[in-house]
Amino acid sequence: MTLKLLIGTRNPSKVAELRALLRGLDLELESVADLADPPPDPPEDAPSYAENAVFKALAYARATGLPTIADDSGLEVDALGGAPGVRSRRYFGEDVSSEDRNRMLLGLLDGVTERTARFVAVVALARPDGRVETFDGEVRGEIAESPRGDDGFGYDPIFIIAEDGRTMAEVPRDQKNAISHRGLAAAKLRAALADA
Ligand code: ITT
Repeated sequence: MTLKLLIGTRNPSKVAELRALLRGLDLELESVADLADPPPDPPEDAPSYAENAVFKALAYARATGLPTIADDSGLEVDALGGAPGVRSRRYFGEDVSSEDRNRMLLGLLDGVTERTARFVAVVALARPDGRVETFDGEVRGEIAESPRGDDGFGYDPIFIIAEDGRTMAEVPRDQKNAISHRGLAAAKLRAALADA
């Protein structure tokens, strides 16, 4: 039977990626933006991706009565002690564009040669009755000297994929999905949904 599933995110790029990553399963996917009366945005101030993802997924599932997936993700730069990390969207200020965030991050790494980093994602699947599962993924890379590529979103133009050399914004979306933190987490989610 087709399962109706809410994608509990306000980020349209995440919605597009998650839709592609769940393609082929017997799901009817709806996103928060599709809801006639969307619930308020859940807070995201927990210290871990998993806690934030669980909180978001549960809040949307309880408010809508729909099983919900939510993603919490971030970029961890070793030379910055793992920052911006779980605060990736707000680290450089609330209403800062991706371009400006990337510029500011490159500024912090000016002259730094140790540029290793990783993208991390936790996807939570919550049921309205309170059951929750989490699925995680990460991809290693390094921070570029300057932005490259037009695909993807967020920090993609400054993240060089390890053993590839291209940035996440230089690879086509299906290739990003095959290797990305979100793609790896979604592969585990797919397996769980297929078993459900
Ligand atoms: P929701 O909470 O509504 O899902 P958000 O954009 O606020 O949307 P997060 O709190 O998880 O999501 O913030 C994650 C940030 O980390 C995101 O806004 C990007 O800046 C960055 N990020 C996460 N995944 C990324 C990816 O695949 N490519 C580039 N940047 C990414």
